[in-house]
Amino acid sequence: MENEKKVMLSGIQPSGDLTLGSYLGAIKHWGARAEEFDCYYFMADMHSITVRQDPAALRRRTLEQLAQYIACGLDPEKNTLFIQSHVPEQACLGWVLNCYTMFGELSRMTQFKDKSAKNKENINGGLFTYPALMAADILAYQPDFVPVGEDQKQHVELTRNVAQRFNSIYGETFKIPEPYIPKVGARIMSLSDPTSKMSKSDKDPNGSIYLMERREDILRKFKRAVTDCDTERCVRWDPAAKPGVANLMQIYSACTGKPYEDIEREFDGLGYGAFKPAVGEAVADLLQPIREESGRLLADKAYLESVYRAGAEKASHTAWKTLRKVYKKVGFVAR
Ligand code: ATP
Ligand code: LTN
Repeated sequence: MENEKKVMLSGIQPSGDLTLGSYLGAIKHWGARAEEFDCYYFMADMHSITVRQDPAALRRRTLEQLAQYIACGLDPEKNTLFIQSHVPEQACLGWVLNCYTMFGELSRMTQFKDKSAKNKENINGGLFTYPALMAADILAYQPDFVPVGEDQKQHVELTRNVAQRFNSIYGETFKIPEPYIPKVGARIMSLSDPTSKMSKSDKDPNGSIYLMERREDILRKFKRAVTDCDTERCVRWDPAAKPGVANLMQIYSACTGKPYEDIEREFDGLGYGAFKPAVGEAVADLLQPIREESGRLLADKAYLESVYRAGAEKASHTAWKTLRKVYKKVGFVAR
């Protein structure tokens, strides 16, 4: 029976075009077990406005992201795909959980520190309390697993603490979710600076590979990717001494399934000049069908609308069950 299935949930902000990092760290792992899990995936548009967005671009990217989720293999018949702002129960639960999330906890979030350093002119309350809304996004659906990249682990841990705090005051209310972080691909780094994470809002377009990018642009970016200025110039797994090569090895491994030892052997004696284009080809091959299918889906707005409407209806139904329970526990009068 459906409600005996374990639950998976995750989301991504439509704050920029999805990157190879979003795919390898998160989306790739979402569809894999749709038969086994009850899966909810959403476009986190409410989170996006913690950083100033152009309204038309936000609307466009939200729909593009939905098309890309489907093109990455998330079948809307088997996964509930929805837009965060279509499910107001999440924001209502977010307010309640804000009151159970401590200032000190929020102050320790590295995403807040990074984003407030990058947006000094707009350090708003939403950017600071964002993790309480993320906790609500998650806990509303009582998931067992939250598949995310390494950078989101801290937010999922905060979610667990908030859920435990609430449960200890009011009795068992929330299931305590586990982060699900892939072994390879959990932290893809920028191609122009292997010490910083590949990110869709990076100002330098050469650091990121976008899911919708053309083959020739992908190949060009990999040819130019920053490798290390060591003298040996061989393909060897040593993330501390050779972060640029380690990043490319991680990408190649995630795209081809080859372990690091096999990659070292494959490029033994060939150097970076042969390795970088090979990684580019592997990525271009991986992304080509996703790009083509997304383009096809984006032309069918009526279909996308039917998907997000059905998704919101199902998500709202589940989220309301949790919210109703929470309202009762904290002492709100039932309507
Ligand atoms: P932004 O630049 O808007 O902060 P982002 O590119 O950092 O966005 P998110 O929207 O924060 O990406 O992340 C979407 C999902 O993809 C999250 O689960 C995140 O952990 C994962 N992810 C993002 N970037 C990477 C990356 N470089 N490597 C691996 N996983 C990533
Ligand atoms: N914070 C995440 C996006 C996000 C999310 C979520 C991920 C918002 N709500 C709930 C998993 C579960 C990010 O910035 N990548």
